[in-house]
Amino acid sequence: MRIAGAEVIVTCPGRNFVTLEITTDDGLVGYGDATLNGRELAVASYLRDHVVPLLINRDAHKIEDTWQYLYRGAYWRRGPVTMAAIAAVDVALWDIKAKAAGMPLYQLLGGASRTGIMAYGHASGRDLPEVLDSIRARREEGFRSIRVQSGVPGLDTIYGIGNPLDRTGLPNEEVWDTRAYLRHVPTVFEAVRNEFGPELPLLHDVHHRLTPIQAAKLGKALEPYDLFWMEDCTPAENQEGLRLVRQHTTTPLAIGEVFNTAFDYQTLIREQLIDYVRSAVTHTGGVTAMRKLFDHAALYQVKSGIHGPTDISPVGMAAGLHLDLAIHNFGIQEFAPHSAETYEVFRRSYTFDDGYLHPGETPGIGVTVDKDAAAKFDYEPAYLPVNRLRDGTVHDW
Ligand code: GCO
Ligand code: MG
Repeated sequence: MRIAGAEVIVTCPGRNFVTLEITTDDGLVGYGDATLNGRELAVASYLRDHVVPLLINRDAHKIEDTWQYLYRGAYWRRGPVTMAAIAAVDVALWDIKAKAAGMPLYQLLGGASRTGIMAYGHASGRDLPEVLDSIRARREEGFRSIRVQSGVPGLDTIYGIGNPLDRTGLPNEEVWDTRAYLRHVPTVFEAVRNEFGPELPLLHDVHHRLTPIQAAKLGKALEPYDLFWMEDCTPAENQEGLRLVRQHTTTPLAIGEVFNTAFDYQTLIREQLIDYVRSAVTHTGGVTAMRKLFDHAALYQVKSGIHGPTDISPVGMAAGLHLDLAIHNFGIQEFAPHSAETYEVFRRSYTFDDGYLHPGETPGIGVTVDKDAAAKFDYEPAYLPVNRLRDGTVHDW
């Protein structure tokens, strides 16, 4: 089975998505997600200009060989653009292989290790009453685990509150105050626990804004509220920094949505400095690379927590769900449902029912792209925000 064609589809049904469609000489079609939020066209060009010409006429079954060919063959390794492009090829080829086998992808990954995939939803609000209402709304939708983000008194807009994307030309600029945040967050979790009791699993995303010692302090302050995890508490390019956090707190740690290879986790996993791997299939080289990463993590009792915001397309989401179902060291899956417009372009077989996701039984990954619908939504340039301290210094967003 040879690759006969590969097309890059750029569409904006509510937000931008880049999808690779690979077709084979015997008529099978596979899809891979190549979306890199805020830098989408770089990946589209990498694929169109540098990868598609290499794919034509290759054996579509040779997934590992194609992965290594694109990774080592480029000479320039790693990086979000390269790895998103490789991920798109990899997932499209797994989609094709599973379709050729007549099975949902999870069967090729070893079969189901569980009946459903525990998902967490997003609750947020500018103040406490809004936060509590938002948690109630997620619970009514069926979520059994909830990430809680809250506004901080004195700060206008911060990560997790409202829509961060700006389409007016330049990134929105937000103002950040670490001391105000550190004072406020524990009071929010105290109120949430008082309202909802001890059982509900609660998560929180710090979004890379703290130094290691500040992160240690927050983890310790949140211990009475028994979080499922504290996410991206400090920028983890500095992997050793997590030693300091770990020494001071038993709050479980999740890291890695901005990582793009297993190498980024070497110290974190080997020294058991984290509890959950946050990578997205879309940004970490696809199913092939993620499977290896999770198997490595399993040796150290580190579990999965695949990244699943709305800037991962339903194609990337579905690929993650097949891994979630198959691997033994599954932890939790982030799930932010897409808009109706997005689901008009991406037809999915995955389901969300009573707090659990399932990828469905359709052969392949179970998502197809309606190209006529995609053509109705033109690409719209959009940036993520930039964060500044009160004195104007650029800070992590
Ligand atoms: C999450 C993430 C996202 C990112 C987004 C950036 O945990 O879901 O932090 O909300 O901010 O993916 O594009
Ligand atoms: Mg995050």
